[in-house]
Amino acid sequence: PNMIHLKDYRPPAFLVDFVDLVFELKETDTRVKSTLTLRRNPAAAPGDAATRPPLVLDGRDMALVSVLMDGRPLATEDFQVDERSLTLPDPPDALTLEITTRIQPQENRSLEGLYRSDGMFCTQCEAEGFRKITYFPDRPDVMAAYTVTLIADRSKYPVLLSNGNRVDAGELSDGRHWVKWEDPFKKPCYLFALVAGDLFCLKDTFRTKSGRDVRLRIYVEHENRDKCDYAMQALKKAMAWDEKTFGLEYDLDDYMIVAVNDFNMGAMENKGLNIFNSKFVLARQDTATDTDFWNIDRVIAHEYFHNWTGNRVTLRNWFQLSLKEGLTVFRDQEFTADITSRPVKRISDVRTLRSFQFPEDAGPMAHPVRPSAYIKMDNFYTVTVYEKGAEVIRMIHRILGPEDFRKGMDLYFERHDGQAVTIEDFVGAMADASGRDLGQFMLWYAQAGTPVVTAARAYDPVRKTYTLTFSQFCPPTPDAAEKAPMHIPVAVGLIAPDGGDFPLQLSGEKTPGPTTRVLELRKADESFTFVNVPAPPVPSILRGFSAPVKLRAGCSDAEVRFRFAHDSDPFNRWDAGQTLFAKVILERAAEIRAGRPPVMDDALVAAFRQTLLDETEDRAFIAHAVTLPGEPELATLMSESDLIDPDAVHQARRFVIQTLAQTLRDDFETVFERNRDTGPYRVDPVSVGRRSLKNAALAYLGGLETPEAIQRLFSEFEAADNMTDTMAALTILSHIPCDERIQAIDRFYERWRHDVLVLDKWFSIQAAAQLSDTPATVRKLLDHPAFSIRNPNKVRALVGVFCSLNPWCFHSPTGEGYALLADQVAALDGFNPMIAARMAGMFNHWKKYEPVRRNLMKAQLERIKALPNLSGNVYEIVSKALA
Ligand code: BAL
Ligand code: ZN
Repeated sequence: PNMIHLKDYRPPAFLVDFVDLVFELKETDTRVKSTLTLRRNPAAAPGDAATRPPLVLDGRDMALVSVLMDGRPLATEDFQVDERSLTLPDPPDALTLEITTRIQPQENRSLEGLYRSDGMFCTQCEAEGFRKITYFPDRPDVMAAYTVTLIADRSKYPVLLSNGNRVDAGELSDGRHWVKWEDPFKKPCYLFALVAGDLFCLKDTFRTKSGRDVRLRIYVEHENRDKCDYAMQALKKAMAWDEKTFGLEYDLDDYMIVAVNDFNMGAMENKGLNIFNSKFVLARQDTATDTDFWNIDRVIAHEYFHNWTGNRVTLRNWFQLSLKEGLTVFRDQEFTADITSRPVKRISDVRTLRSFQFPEDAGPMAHPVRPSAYIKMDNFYTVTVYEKGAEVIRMIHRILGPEDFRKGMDLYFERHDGQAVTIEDFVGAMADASGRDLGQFMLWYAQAGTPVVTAARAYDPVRKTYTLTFSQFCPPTPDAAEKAPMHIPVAVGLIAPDGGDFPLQLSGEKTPGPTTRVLELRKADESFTFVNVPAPPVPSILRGFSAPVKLRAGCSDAEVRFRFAHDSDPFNRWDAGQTLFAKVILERAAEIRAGRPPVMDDALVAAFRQTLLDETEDRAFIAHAVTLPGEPELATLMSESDLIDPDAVHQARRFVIQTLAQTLRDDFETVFERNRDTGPYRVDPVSVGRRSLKNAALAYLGGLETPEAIQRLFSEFEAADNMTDTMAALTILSHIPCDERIQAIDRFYERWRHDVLVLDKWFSIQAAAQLSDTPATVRKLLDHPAFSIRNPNKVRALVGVFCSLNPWCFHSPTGEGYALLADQVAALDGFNPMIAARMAGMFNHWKKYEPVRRNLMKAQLERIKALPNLSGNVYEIVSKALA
């Protein structure tokens, strides 16, 4: 397969000004008539008469019926068609093309282009799905105005939707009807969408800051009509927030969201017509957990925010993906922080980054936030482009401060509204608006790998000065061995012996400033000296996780415990706890591997207890603070100094949990009782916090695995009036081999067998169960009638959860987990290469494991690579993994 390089980017030879599409949708086949108004791009290399570039339209998996140029059929010698394109070798400088094609949405299992999901037609065009609908220059820098007419049977498809405004509609004599849509905003074809189906519609309105009423519509299957109220509220919150925070107002008269069950991604920001994975729309207190509700807020907001960051200003090419995704994730993170709890949101985002992005940056798929080459763009919708991309924006926000950041956003829209631009354009607007030099900062977009920052300190008791000396190093990644020093904002505080913060005064400053300061590192090594520091402080470095780096601060255990008790920065306070826990667990793992019985650290138990019982803190924060790092994160930490041994990690973590549970049993009981919420279920930060702390305590108590503990879990499961508590009890029970476990799993199934989304949870619970027979259970569940390999949510719930969230079972030394994954990759690759490649990526870290597992994984990767007709998607992943 071909590699595409950023350095080879050329502007399009032709531009499209108008697109008129007519779809005749039928179950047997669909006819698409596309009328394009094209002209040569004045910005492209003109060439002379002999070298003038041809007009090449992308297209695949379709049958060409006819092509007319300026109203006349094209002679066969005037165009060429192959499996990938339609080419006019020598077209005039301006022309109209009328292209009629036939496609088979009912056969389309890739869920890319136009396809069917549960009786409705829907689309997914990002990144390159539009070329499966009609011949078109399928690239984001070709922006056009669209009109779209949909024709379909009225009784089966009463709802016909596309982008923009509904401008006309009518009936045909044969029982069909039609609706015409017009989108006045020029857009790239990846933002095109259509939906046809028999759907319930929830209606509402939003009055914008300039006084326009926008019609809001959420379309779902009729059976889900009582599960979309929360999503509607989320949309209204997001619209109001973007006006208040960034002054950004919605631009069309209609905003539509459609929920579909078969969807490769989370959701898609098509102009005016978002299509969503139903998982991020449908929720009721008995079907969705607190996390599900907040994910709905997050994803609804994310797609809404794309209307400005992505749609009004779009991408010049796919290498710039983080221009819209990193920025939009940053925006949705800020939104969630404002409507929930800012510190807790930060903690959970960093947990994700460390568990998934840091490993990606240290593995075979490591790539810069702006990748420089790809085989399949689909493989680059990654945690690096999204989550590290958001961290990069957050660093700009921190360096500039909120006011200049806002000025930079305003300037970006002022300069680039309606354009397809690059990351340089965004950073350029930020630099120009603030007067800051962000030249070196651009390295964050170009260099892969997680920088390691080391801090050394020196206190001078005579001069009362305190010097922090930083050095930075970015490890080699497959794309580059040598890295240049980066521009890294490091937020620092100095904690006094009484636990308060010292005011900070840098050498050369006349007066002390605030208690947290951002130091900007630019060199491989540099020092900062604080003056008037009356006593030796404990440093609190990288407050708020001010940069996506690994910090080596060389603090003693006592200092880290002190920060766990006193750090005024909640992120760093939490992080201190995680550092302590990880160290203790990995030490126990070493003891287990050496054949010695593990011994608990008393100082840790005391520090843990103090935090557990801290009544002054937000409960959601405490719940995070008493949650140990997960096995995937511990494995990553172990891999920094050793080969990963999943058995030792698992046993050590269990040992620490059980010891804490036994030692602090009464305290967990107290916390559990204190946080039982007897009022009606609500999804506000206080209620969610109570539930999360109560359920964290329940998890420790359940970990005791005594008959009473099991009984309690079962009765909590039975008594729960909301899915959060149901899932909490069932998850804890799922790890304990007992009859109650089986009964609870069966009851859950009986109750929810008709709800496909809730059944995803039923599959996940069993896939994540830390029991030795889980690999066999997962294998059996693949044949369960409620499982479907064609539904990505099911694949992610069963296979994805098993492989990524249950490392002890997935990495069973029998190799059965690996065989299971490779079998699924092979099966998926035949019809949905995008999801197949996602699953294949679960082998990416095979080289970091001890030899038995490493060899077993390598054998499965080689087996996949040798499959006949392997897709470019999976080839790209496995060939990099094996390299
Ligand atoms: N653009 C693909 C889905 C999302 O990031 O919103
Ligand atoms: Zn996005």
